[in-house]
Amino acid sequence: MAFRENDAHFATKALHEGQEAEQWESNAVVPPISLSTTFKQQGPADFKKYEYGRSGNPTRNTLEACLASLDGAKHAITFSSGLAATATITTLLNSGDHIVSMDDLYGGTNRYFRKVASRMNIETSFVDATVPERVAAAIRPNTKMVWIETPTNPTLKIVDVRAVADIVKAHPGIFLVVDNTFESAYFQRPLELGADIAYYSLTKYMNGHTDVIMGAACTNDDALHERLRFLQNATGPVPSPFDCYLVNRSLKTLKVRMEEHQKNSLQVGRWLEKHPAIVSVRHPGLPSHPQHNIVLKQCYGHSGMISFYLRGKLEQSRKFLSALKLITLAESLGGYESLAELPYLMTHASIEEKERVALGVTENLIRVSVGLENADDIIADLDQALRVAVPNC
Ligand code: P1T
Repeated sequence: MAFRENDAHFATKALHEGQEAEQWESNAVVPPISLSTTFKQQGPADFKKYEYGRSGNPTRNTLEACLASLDGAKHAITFSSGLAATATITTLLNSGDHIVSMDDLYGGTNRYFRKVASRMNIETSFVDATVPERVAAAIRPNTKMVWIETPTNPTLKIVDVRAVADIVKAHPGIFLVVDNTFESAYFQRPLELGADIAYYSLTKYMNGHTDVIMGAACTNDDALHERLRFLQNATGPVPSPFDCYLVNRSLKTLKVRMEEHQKNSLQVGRWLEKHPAIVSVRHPGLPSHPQHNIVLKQCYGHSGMISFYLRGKLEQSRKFLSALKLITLAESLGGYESLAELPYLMTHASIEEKERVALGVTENLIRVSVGLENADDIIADLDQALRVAVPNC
């Protein structure tokens, strides 16, 4: 079976939506970086489009129009980081409200719900959303938000977004957020599947060059969008115009980058599957993934994210990661360069040990963000590092 046919016009939208030269006095083909923090008014409170840089900026506006079109959304709003978007979305809730979230998700999101939202008297239930009935069972009269991530970070579990959206829709007053960071708008579009908000850490694939920290929320819901705009202006987590320029530029190559990430990660995944030093590989695009059928149903492909269990313990994982030469040992993902990390000690260290292990985030789980280098070179590096870590394989 193959992935669904992607939107044939995606690349055209990424290049042209929101980029009209006529909107600038100079007719600039490349949207300029507008650094001014304030805008001249004709009379008191009488201004054209922009008033003050926190409430709106021309470069940011250009990016947001482009982002919205890629998700098939009416609106997009960008934030100073993915977590700033998480925090602002969470402030849509009031003290006493309740969140249903996934047990397996980015460590920083987990930490925000557990250690920050809880202090605002917003309680979160963490459930295994790969079984949608568990989401239904966790909903309470005061539940206001369901937050899922798919594929999950770092074990690449898949949630059937449409099944969860159907459950959420049966409860008016609850909105569904899907963290789409791992697939980007090119390979998965949560709003098409019934989500209310498609969430991004733009820091990853959407920017793709490991030089910007930014987040976004795309939606078709006018009221949700207006409330997010209000909260952003009232609390301040806005991105810089320069960063908006960089992300807007990066979207122009999103399609070609994602196709290459997919091609390389499939080649690396197939190679890892046969390697004697590997216990098992998680790649949503490979038939060996236990939820591959859902992936084929809801995605247009899969990115460069792979996780695998190394034969061994912490010592072997440390040796393997330290022996890598081409692939960089570092947090983050989705950039042009290959990165590898140990979620157990790095991105997911803030989650309690018992819970980490129960989720499969063990000492021997390695996460790789397969980059755009030649795939044979990536494989050669993995091979030499595996030989160092597990000598008898
Ligand atoms: O780093 P920031 O832009 O604030 O985004 C947070 C975030 C949200 N959602 C997902 C799925 C993420 O992976 C992240 C950030 N993740 C890493 C830094 C990482 O190495 O996993």
